[in-house]
Amino acid sequence: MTTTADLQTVLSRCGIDLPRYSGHDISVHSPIDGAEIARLAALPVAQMPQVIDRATQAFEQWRLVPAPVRGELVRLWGEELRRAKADIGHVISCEVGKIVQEGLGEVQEGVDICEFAVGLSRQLHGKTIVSERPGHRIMEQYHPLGPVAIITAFNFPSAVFAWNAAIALVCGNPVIFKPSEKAALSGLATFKALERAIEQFGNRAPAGLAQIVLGTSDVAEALVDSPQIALVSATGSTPMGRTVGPKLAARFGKRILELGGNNAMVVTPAADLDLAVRAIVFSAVGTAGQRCTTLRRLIVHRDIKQALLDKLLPAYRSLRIGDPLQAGTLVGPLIDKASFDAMQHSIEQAQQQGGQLLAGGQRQLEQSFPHGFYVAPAIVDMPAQTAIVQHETFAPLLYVLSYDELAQAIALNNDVPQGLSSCIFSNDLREVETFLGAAGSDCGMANVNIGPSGAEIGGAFGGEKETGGDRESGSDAWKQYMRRTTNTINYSRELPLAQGIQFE
Ligand code: UN1
Repeated sequence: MTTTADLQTVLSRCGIDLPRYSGHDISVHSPIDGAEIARLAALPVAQMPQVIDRATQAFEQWRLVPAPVRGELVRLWGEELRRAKADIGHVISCEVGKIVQEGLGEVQEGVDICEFAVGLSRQLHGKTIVSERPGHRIMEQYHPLGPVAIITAFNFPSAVFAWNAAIALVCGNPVIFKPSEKAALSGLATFKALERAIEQFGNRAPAGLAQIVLGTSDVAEALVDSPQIALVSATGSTPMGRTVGPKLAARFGKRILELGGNNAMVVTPAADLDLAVRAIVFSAVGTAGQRCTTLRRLIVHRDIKQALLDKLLPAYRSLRIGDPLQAGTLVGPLIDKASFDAMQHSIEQAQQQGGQLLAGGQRQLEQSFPHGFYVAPAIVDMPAQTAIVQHETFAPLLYVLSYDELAQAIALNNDVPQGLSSCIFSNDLREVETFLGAAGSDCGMANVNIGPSGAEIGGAFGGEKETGGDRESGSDAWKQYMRRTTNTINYSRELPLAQGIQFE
């Protein structure tokens, strides 16, 4: 294994001067072999007020830079990400264990959102609204909001920062980035690309426009608690959201919460089964089941269940599990032992609750990687949607449930606390439209004939219920990064009151 040696070279090509960040607080391990790849210093929480003040000062200037000029900075960032794609992808693979294709795909997601944000920088417009009063006009404006904190999880250490920061920056907001301690290097590599863009952009960018804070949860808390932070965009578990949400609500801070998912696929008798199998495999085992959009529940019509499993089980048996840097590997390691233990615990629970293990679940490659946690993706046939099935286990663990009527399938899809992503495989228009309709899937994303994961950046990303209820990335998610003002303008010589009120 030469990953560690390679990694040092790649990190320096990414502009990361490791000694500058070295310390004893954060130990970063590669899940590939469990080796420590860096030891970083955490920012003392006592320094957070200065960090936040710098962002507040940067806001004073950045909000006055015309949005299309702000877009130019993000265009440069996109170019830097494009140039560094292979290197940042490699850092992601080493640090969180993504296969090469998925590491590259994650950086591409950053490039894509930058390009989206550049176009958006000329389209931050509000409506013009007719007034009920003569000689009056109403319009909306969107203004920059203030410093934005971006707190991210280990599993998308680059893209989630990019899709928040690119939009926040064109909207006129400075950003403070707190990456997961498990993925600080991928965060740094992505941030360095932004720093290079800022350098090229020159003195039009105020000092403190983009800052990264490596630290533990106290640093994140300082961001959540500060009234100077206008918006906190936090990605992680539902328990994390339960802590952050009420704190923000108490200070009327804005939030974007992207929390747990428990995503389902409904497969009906009108489905193209071969297509469904391909989608199941990618969305259930891709990223070793560690996407918030991972397929976790397969809801199959009873009549086709066996036929589907007959195709799916051989596909699971032929999965190439191993070193994510090796060409041909499809499933890399879990992030750490805790994650492996949690998966084992869920499988046991599922069995106690009447489930039958149909595939996988066992640790793999223990001889070659005694400190790496590789696992055979598991499928468990469940008699019902029991307590464990309602729970998100962040690992490649797929539950199979059966149904007889579409209404039952939709009820199962919706009967979990989370509401991120969902999909139906069917070529029957009635089934498809019912699933997409008002009484259909209650998730933020509902797809047809594609899996629940791997969303494009152009749409709004996020989900309902315990997923948080917010949206980020494309569509009109940018509006959350701005404050809207409604302006009523009287160009007459009279002062008519709305609602016909006479006041004299
Ligand atoms: C996440 O897992 O936190 O839709 C984000 C997807 C990716 C993003 C996932 N575009 O699977």
